[in-house]
Amino acid sequence: MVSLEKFYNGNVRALSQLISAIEYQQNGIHKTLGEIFPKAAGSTKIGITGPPGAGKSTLVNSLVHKFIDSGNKVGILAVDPTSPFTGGALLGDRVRMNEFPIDGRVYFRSMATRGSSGGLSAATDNATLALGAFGYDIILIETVGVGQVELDIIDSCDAVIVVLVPESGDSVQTMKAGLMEIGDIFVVNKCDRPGSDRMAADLRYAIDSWQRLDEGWNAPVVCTEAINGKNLDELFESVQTFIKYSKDSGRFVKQRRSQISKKIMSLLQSRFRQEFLDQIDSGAKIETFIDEIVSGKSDPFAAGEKLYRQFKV
Ligand SMILES: Nc1nc2c(ncn2[C@@H]2O[C@H](COP(=O)(O)OP(=O)(O)OP(=O)(O)O)[C@@H](O)[C@H]2O)c(=O)[nH]1
Ligand SMILES: [Mg+2]
Repeated sequence: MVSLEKFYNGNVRALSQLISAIEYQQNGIHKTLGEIFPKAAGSTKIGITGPPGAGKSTLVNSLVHKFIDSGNKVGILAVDPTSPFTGGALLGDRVRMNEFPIDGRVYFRSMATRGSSGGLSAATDNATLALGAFGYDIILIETVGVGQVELDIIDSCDAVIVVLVPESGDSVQTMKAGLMEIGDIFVVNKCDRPGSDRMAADLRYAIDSWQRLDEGWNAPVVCTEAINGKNLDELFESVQTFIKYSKDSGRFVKQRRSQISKKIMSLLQSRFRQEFLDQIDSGAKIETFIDEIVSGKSDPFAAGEKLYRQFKV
């Protein structure tokens, strides 16, 4: 059980320990999270997503400086479900931390599924609670790609920045609704490279076709050169404008309500799933059913029905 006393006293090690306890799904962690939950409500969660190497980390680092310069404390979570090194990549974490002031205004952590498979999006969301309750008012979450885990993570953010590069020209076609619908702000990074104007125009067209116009927010496309610092002020302003719009229009609260609803459902689902698996004696029994199905004596529909009835009694 994680002690909250040190955590509330601003002890950064206690924060790191709490996030580890979240990753390992330590016993009693839900009770602890329940206690800190109300204190996390004031923080804003900003997701930054896009293909590998698009410049997300470089952009995040610049945004961090802009946020702390305007008086915020910033927590960063880096999530890469495809990398076995995430979380264990302590060297990478340290290298990155070197770019930030060491006075506690910035906290960086990479997230990994330790202990159990799956649950990375839930762990990341719970880590945002830890950061928020600790006092970080801006939480930046960097995720790679657009798989289901990333979409779940992005879904629990208050604002989403989608980062693309001129080379991902084709992907404007392929990503279609997936990325188009989740982005509140779009960035074409590496604008020092050829094709960026075309990319931005294609993107503008795609956004206008995909996004619901009745929403009252027309997602901007910002062309940046993250390594040269070009147009980063514009990006920062777009983020602030969006957050203000979202809060003023009631969208922020609406999204928070929907996030809470999804959170409760996902907690319930995992509880039921576990209870079900425990009760049907999981693996072994399912194997027996599969044997019967493969040998033509049963079918998946009958097996599902039988297992369900067994659970209900
Ligand atoms: N030419 C150019 N290179 C850039 C720009 N921004 C970032 N880069 C470079 O692109 C590479 C990848 O940048 P990162 O910030 O690590 O990209 P990322 O999206 O975080 O990458 P992953 O986390 O590995 O998916 C680095 O070598 C950066 O220096 C830019 O505006 N122009
Ligand atoms: Mg990165």
